[in-house]
Amino acid sequence: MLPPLRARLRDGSPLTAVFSIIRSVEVIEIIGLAGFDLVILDMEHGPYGIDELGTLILAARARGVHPVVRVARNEAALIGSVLDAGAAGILVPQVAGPAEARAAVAAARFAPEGTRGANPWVRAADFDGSSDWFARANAEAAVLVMIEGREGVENAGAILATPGLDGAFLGPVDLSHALGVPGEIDHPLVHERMRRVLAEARGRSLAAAVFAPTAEGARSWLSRGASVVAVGVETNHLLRALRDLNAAARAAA
Ligand code: 3PY
Ligand code: MG
Repeated sequence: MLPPLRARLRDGSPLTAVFSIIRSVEVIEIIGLAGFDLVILDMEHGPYGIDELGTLILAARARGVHPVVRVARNEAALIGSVLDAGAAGILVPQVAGPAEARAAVAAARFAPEGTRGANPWVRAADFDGSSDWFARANAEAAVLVMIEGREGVENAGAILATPGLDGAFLGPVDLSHALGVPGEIDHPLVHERMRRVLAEARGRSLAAAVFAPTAEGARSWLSRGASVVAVGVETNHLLRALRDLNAAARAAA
């Protein structure tokens, strides 16, 4: 059994994650076996539907890696279904202001903390029907919001003041586009905003997560105060590993 993700996010010790967009039980298992703390099943950019999510979430849990789902949009019904399927937490893209952050938290928590639709016979409740589960689910389901646009950065203080929010996740790729330096994720304009939001999150004892496509980038953000680093997308890691293997095999010939 995995310890609740919310508690791990709150204690501030460094966690590693990887995004997954290959719809495969084996790939999710391998990410767990590789020792990552979180796998982020990406419904924003990956071909996931709610129907296959359950199996992938089970694969993650079986291999000891927290399954977090990046929902495609900030929609209450979608957030509820993802959590019912057993996700340890949700990541909501493109949050620009406090009302959006409040909506995400409300969708993820049962009354009185929120407005999540209640059904205690789902996988997340071990199909048990027990009403004790509602309070436990409220205590355990993590909510992270992505700050990855100009407005989000401007409103970071108000967003992060949202009660029940577990942290901010910085998206440098979208942020670089928003700031007029598309794709330049290490541009000073991008870094300056990221540092500002990281400091804000850490100052409130919230998780401060950053996307970094490489290990070097991840290490550098950890040393600058990030508590979670999402190191790229598994498609690219697979491509690089196979390219290197192929090149090494040919070089030996
Ligand atoms: C971004 O950098 O914009 C992301 O969403 C990372 O996945
Ligand atoms: Mg993004």
